[in-house]
Amino acid sequence: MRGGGWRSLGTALRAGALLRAGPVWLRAVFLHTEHEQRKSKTVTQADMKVELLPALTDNYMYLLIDEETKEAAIVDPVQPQKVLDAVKKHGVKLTTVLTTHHHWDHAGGNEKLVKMETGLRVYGGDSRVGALTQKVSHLTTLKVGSLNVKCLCTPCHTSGHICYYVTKPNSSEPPAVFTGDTLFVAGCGKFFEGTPEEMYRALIEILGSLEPETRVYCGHEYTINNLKFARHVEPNNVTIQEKLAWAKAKYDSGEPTIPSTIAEEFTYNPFMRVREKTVQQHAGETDPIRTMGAIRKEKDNFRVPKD
Ligand SMILES: N[C@@H](CCC(=O)N[C@@H](CS)C(=O)NCC(=O)O)C(=O)O
Ligand SMILES: *[C@@H]1O[C@H](CO)[C@@H](O)[C@H](O)[C@H]1NC(C)=O
Ligand SMILES: *[C@@H]1O[C@H](CO)[C@@H](O)[C@H](O)[C@H]1NC(C)=O
Ligand SMILES: [Zn+2]
Ligand SMILES: [Zn+2]
Repeated sequence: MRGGGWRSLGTALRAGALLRAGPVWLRAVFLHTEHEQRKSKTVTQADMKVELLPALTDNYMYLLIDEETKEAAIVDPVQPQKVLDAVKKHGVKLTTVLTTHHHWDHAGGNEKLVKMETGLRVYGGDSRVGALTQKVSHLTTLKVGSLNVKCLCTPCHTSGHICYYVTKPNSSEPPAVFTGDTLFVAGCGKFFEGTPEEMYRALIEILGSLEPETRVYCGHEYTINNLKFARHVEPNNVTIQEKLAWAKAKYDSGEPTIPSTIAEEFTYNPFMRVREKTVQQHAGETDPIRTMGAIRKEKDNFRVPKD
């Protein structure tokens, strides 16, 4: 879009680029405008459809549709009206709420949504999740129409965090995983209620052993900032530089950088790469779990460079 000829859209996008470059207060003033530039996107496969619904400043809600039955689930419906608009647009039956964790920017819309739409099943792994009807644990399974959903406990960002792994039985299509604030594209969540060991288990052992082609749908659009940190950790890695250039281009045209895949994450996400010598050397460690702790601490205090 940078050199593109779509006049009016170009003007809006340049305003967006200015805001992104400008000071934080200016961004805050125009936050509302900025929101409207975030585009939704539908990832369509034969058996399941995922609609990305941008919410708040940089969150995502996801509408998951089973094409066979037209039954749908919503992941982290923080803005219920937007959810119901999307449900109507797709002509599907919403039956299920999948909550990744209790933080307000993910679970904060649950109470309102169940008032607007009765009969919903609300899943989550933490009693602090609003309007919870079914508390799940590790490897709990449930169905959304003909789709299988497997709950994966990934405590660390919060102690009750759940990722949802979705497959279609006997399908050759790649699965999907909704990772909330555990795994982001090129990053991971802050360790508010957990340890480096727990994040290692979550990222490497649990999510890392899913099918490599699994589509990763995460809770926030943090990709550019995450890749700038990844570049700081591995300054010589071309894969990271290329993904960053790609993500900037996406952002400039208002498009999501989501989904990635599990296989891709292993190539640029420093928190998935804690077993690599390059990442361990940067951290001054030789053990993957200690490396995990060190780079998370470093990112907590990382000043994101302008470019
Ligand atoms: N650093 C975040 C600030 C917001 C924040 O702390 N987000 C939480 C999730 S709601 C988080 O875990 N962020 C991961 C990180 O900053 O690396 C950003 O890039 O805007
Ligand atoms: C999947 O395929 C197997 C073997 O072909 C069959 O036994 C099973 O019933 C199928 N499952 C579904 C849900 O279609
Ligand atoms: C960069 O990462 C890739 C994995 O995507 C790896 O194969 C390569 O060796 C790395 N390059 C450097 C210079 O570390
Ligand atoms: Zn959170
Ligand atoms: Zn969050």
